[in-house]
Amino acid sequence: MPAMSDGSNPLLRFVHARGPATAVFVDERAVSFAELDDLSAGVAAALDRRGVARGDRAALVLRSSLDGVACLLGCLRRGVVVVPVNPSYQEQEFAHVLADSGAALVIEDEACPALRAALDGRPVVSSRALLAEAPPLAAGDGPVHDDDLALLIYTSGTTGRSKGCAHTVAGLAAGVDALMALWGVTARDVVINALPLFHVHGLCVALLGALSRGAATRLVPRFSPEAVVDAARRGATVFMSVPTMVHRLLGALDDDGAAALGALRLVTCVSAALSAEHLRAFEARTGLTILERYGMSETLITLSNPLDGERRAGAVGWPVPGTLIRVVDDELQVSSPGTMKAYWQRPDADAESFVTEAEGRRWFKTGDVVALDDDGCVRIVGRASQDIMKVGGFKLSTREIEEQIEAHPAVREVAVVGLPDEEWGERVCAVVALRDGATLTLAELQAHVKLAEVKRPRALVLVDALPRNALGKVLKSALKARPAG
Ligand code: MLC
Ligand code: AMP
Repeated sequence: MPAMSDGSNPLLRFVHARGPATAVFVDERAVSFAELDDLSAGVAAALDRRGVARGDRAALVLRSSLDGVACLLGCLRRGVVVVPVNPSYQEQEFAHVLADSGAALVIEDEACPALRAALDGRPVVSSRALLAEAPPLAAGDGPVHDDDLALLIYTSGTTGRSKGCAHTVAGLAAGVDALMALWGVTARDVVINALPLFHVHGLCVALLGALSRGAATRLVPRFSPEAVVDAARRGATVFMSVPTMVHRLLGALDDDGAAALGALRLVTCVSAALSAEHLRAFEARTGLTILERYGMSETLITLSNPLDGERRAGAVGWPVPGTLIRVVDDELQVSSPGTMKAYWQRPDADAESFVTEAEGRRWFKTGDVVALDDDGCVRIVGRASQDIMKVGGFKLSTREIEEQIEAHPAVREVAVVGLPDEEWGERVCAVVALRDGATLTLAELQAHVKLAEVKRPRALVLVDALPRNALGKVLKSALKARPAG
């Protein structure tokens, strides 16, 4: 594969070129592109010094912060593959991602006991320390090649353990660029980023998308309606949300807050269905119609309602330029430059998820059931599998939670199902059949599940036995319809 024309990552073009213009607002600070360029060059040099080289994986266990952004860009400059990791993980979740990715270095922003317990001898450094190592004249970029991996982002699947989605430099750049062009993002924009930096939405769209167009990002390290309104008042132009945020904003906005949000040029929403009711309520409150889009860790950004023209309630719009879609047996399939190269070291999962046509076009099977309006506008009907849930925009594998609950001595069998939840989209519910004479409370179950907080059961339903079909498969749809068994 040839190197990019100047051997550097195309997403960083503006980071190098915009000089004194503001790249990142965080708290009361305005950090220029030149400053960010220097900070990330320092990180790149520090990586070199530690022997972390192009193609190596660096796990970034970072909250939303300037240091985090600098570390991320430092990796991208040197072709070090970014593996973003949720800092709220517990030991088992960290251990899986670190071992599976083969991370050569772990970068953390604060010492986390669960992470330390999972290191298994891997070197770890704080983002602070890495930045402090920066020499006055730091290393340059690259060489970075089109087909090099840039990002290995883990996502939950139906089988329990999360899988790494391996994205190339060119794929990531193409995916991000197509959407930013569609939404007319320019250097005049300031994007409010209240999202975690360990998912596609906050990392690839809100952060890299903005920086790649020379726009500024206002980091809101912890979402709250007040913080978003404050960010809007300080001159932001775009806010990227998930439905839980919209729900909370609707519950909290006073007239001034609604006016501040109404002055934005664009509010987007993704990651789970935004109800038509919330879209209309937000419109009535702020005068803005939220633009809903659809994407996946595997495909990056796939479908979007239009910037100009009707933003259809309950629908996710049309393919972004360069993306092809088709519907096979009601399932959405995607072929796009932004689709990952492969699941990391999982040819079995690739074989299940990709269909390659005779002429070489690859289609990714999303697992999402869709319906098309007469004019091709896509509506997401749901997931084909009951083994995947979305809580607050986070994708969860019910198998991962079930495996932990099965290990509890009181449990004979368990099924985890997602129950509808107005705020979170879905709520984790454990349906359990107990062993003879055993007892179990929700609090005991929650204490037993050693996973990120968002995966802990919020409801426990005790049943005599799980409903199963003739083949022995648990009928989750029956449980969801009547979870009290
Ligand atoms: C979880 N919690 C619940 C609950 N589910 N509480 C009550 N009822 C439920 N049903 C609690 C947990 O116990 C935990 O508590 C906390 O909520 C979870 O942590 P959190 O998610 O950080 O909560 P919060 O700080 O309130 O933030 C809400 C949020 C956040 C909406 C801001 O969830 C968020 O940032 N979501 C975005 C996820 C995202 O980026 N998705 C995009 C995926 S990429 P405690 O004690 O810890 O507070 C994608 C593809 C694409 O979709 O194209 O972009
Ligand atoms: P993730 O892997 O976390 O990026 O989650 C991707 C999944 O989120 C998709 O396969 C969909 O099931 C869901 N999703 C993303 N955007 C939307 C949306 N706008 N409406 C409904 N579901 C969505």
